[in-house]
Amino acid sequence: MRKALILTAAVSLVAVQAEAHARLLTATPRAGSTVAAPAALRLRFSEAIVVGASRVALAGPGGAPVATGRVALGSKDKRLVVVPITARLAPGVYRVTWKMHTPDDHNTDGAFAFTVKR
Ligand SMILES: [Cu+2]
Repeated sequence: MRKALILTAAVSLVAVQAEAHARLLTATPRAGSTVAAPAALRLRFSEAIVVGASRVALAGPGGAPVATGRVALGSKDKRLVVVPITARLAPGVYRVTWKMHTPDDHNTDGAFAFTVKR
């Protein structure tokens, strides 16, 4: 009986860890904010990210794709994803679409928008 209880507890723990998908905690620019043209996007997640298997796309006013630099991790923080923006962004609404891969082999995705002011 006791052995069965311990086994159940161990199985539950594994299940909880496997469900720890990456959630976007904060972003710069913030979702819904109006900012001066940013030089980079910084996205902080709840889990470590496998950056080579993750994607961030930026679309400008009217939905046109905006070229960005390579998606990278923060220097000491595997939960921080940094995307350099090489072009100077014109005023307008921009949409960030992200798809992150975590070491547990799960993907999560999401999107948010920010506005570059005049
Ligand atoms: Cu997961």
